[in-house]
Amino acid sequence: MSHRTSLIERFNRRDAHVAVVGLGYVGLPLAVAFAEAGYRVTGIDVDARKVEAILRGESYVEDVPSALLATFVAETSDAKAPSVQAAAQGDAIGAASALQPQETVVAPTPPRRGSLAATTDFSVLITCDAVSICVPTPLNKTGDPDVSYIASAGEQIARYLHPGMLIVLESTTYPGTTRELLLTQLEANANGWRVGEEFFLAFSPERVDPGRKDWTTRNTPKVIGGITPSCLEVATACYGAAIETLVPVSSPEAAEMTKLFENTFRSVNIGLANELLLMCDKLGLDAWEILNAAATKPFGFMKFTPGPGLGGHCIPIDPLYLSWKMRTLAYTARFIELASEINTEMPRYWVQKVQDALNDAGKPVKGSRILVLGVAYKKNVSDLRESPALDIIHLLEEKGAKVDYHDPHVPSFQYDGMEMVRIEDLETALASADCVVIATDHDAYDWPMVKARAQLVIDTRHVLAEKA
Ligand code: SAJ
Repeated sequence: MSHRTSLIERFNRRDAHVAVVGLGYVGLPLAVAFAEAGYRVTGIDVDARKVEAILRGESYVEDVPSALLATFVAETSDAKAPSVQAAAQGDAIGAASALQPQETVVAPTPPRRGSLAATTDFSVLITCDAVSICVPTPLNKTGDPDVSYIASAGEQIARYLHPGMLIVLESTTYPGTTRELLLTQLEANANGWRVGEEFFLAFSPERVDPGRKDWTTRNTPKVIGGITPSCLEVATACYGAAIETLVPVSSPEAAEMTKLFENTFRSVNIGLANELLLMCDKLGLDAWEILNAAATKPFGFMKFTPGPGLGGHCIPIDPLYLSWKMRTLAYTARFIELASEINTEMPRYWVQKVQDALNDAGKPVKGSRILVLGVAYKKNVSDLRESPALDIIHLLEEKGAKVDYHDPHVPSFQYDGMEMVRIEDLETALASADCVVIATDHDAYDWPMVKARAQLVIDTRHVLAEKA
């Protein structure tokens, strides 16, 4: 029986052992989805605190309730020497003997009960039929892609590669990463095993929107592209047990590009909405009036709104992975670069609005008390990553303003060299501020109260016009 066939049968019978590397807002929900599908799952993370929390049945990811996690958590027994395990795990350990002589492979026993275990020990991969990689893909200090987390995971997976193993990369990255980086790492340790024959490799982009209840890991359609047709077939069998709708594409590059295009689409359209604001400013028009009127078009239009800038862990970053790749091919992705330029400029635009409004009230920015409402990167989340509200605070402080903030989801923060604690008496702070800047339009706010108490408001989200 070929490895392809035996793997597909194991997935179909749900008696596969699946690993997930990277237990963050993507990996933990995926691990639980695989456990819900009936697989034995082992989550792997370099952060022992995450592993310990999972083993206690405590979730640290908003989309995974602890009660649900606890129903799947298994005790993992102590690791046992390979010889004890070999009989129990068939050729997987036997294949491990193909590892370099200096390797001392300790094969931990897979979970004795339950369907979800967690460990920091990658050697569990020896007994795994599949492994999904859900590690961060940030930008480095020079603004270029940082695929070091993928490389580290790939290095560990290559070390424990064995026949009958599926590897799926989920982290958002530039087209070519799966083939050029990951496959190269695996083939360097493949002992003659071939992709598509003994092991299988695919890319399937994550589409997790933290906090979303309507679209979940299970019901959000999932794109998958395999290095070979048999890779796609094996990956589809694995994921098909946990994900309702799979969208096969012709290659990992097609899947990588699909994900980047999805988020570039948002960045460019948000940039266009922000440029609409800049143009309406020059024309003396209300951008939101124009947008709301345009949105009455029942076809051929999709509403995006201006704001304080572009925050989050996806939209500001993913398009830059694509523009970086295109530069290596001597092509300038002009829409991406222009959108990034306009979106990045928005905090300065709004700080200038604060300065003009205070000036009209005869007050310099310097020494003025300014209250920023909302520091999270978008409403109803507590995530601060790339939040433009923090840029606005920084720019105002640079001009000598005394800035406080309030955010119902962020009691305090230390981020990017900034450390602040929110004010607690919101009504008093609103009344005493020389200017209030609405940066994040959380639903938790009593917007009529904000409008009644604040003496001067710069509303980057146009929320008062619509909710007060
Ligand atoms: N923003 C605007 N105007 C808009 C929309 C967003 O200024 O019209 C701002 C937001 O305030 C935020 C940033 O852009 O600062 C990004 O907002 P987002 O709505 O795109 O939210 P994200 O970053 O959480 O994007 C995620 C993405 N999900 C994945 O990558 C799997 C994105 O693809 C989703 O479309 C998006 O969630 C969503 O729809 O909620």
